[in-house]
Amino acid sequence: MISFFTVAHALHAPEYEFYRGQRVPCFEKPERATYVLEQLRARGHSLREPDVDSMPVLRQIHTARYLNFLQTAWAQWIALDPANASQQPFPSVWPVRSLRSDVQPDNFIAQLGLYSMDNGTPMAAGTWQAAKAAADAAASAARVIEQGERAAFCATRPPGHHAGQDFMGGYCFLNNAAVAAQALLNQGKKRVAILDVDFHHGNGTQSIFYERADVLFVSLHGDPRTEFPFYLGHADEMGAGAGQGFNLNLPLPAGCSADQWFEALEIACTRVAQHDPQAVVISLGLDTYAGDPISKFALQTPDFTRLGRRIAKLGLPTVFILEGGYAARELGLNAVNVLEGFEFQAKVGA
Ligand code: Q9C
Ligand code: ZN
Repeated sequence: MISFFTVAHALHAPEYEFYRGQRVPCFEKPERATYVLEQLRARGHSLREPDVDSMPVLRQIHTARYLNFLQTAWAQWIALDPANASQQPFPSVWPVRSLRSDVQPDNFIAQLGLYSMDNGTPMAAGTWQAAKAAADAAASAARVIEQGERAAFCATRPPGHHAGQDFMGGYCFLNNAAVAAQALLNQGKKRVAILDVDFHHGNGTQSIFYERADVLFVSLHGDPRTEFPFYLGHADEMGAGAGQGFNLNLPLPAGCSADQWFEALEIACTRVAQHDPQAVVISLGLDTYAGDPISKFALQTPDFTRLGRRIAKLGLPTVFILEGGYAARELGLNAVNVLEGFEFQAKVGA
């Protein structure tokens, strides 16, 4: 399978985030992609640079004012004070219930709050360039599927599944999985499914497609009653309007076993197959790994091979998009295990 990679990811390299009031080094760091690249190379996978401009698809997924905000954010931050070049912006005020989000404020920090779901998504000078390059990879992956490839992998960061139509959050800025799904539809495919296996619920992806029947969203994740993103991802969210019945959440208790996780995966895959999609996008978070520093599931490295095999049994054109996974050293091994499990099963047949 073709893997997409670009060094542009390294342009997004904020130093710190906040954890219990303390500054801690960012979990979502450039080394993550480096370790994945290293494993792809070591195990003989073919690599390609993204070569499709995702901007037309980004305009279908995100609002114009949010895209404009992201593109201008760093310049606005520096305009407040040139000394900000060595600092990271964080939101401190949000338009929650009863406050207006239709009027964009002139003040940059107020804009940052308007377009953020949390204060846990630091920006750096090259955040837009890196996020755009990751979205380009998602669009490129969709194109090679159109050209007849069975599968493609985006070894990209920052991740995307927490980003909604008009907000960033959870280390995400542009929703790469949504870009891949929409790009596949733009080719003329009638139905696509997104299977999100990241530890955290993909609230952004769910919200983008919540009222649509063409994109089924299925997610297994830590129960939002106790886990980020807290305010979405419950089992009773089943879609709305035309999208009624096209959203399936399978929340699992923090600390649940790998067996329990694979039972939920079986339910998820059964629902995906029932949708009869012409392609599937996998939001491939690897923070389900037992060694993940911020997550609470128990998958071991060989379990990722099993995951790849199960996905291949869907028998569908497949785009894999890297999402979370913060045990950086093991991330490459776990990611490439998924791909090789997939390739093995695809070869021996369903
Ligand atoms: N200091 C993804 O996996 N913040 N995002 C946790 C820990 C939220 C994770 C705070 C984690 C978001 C793509
Ligand atoms: Zn995650």
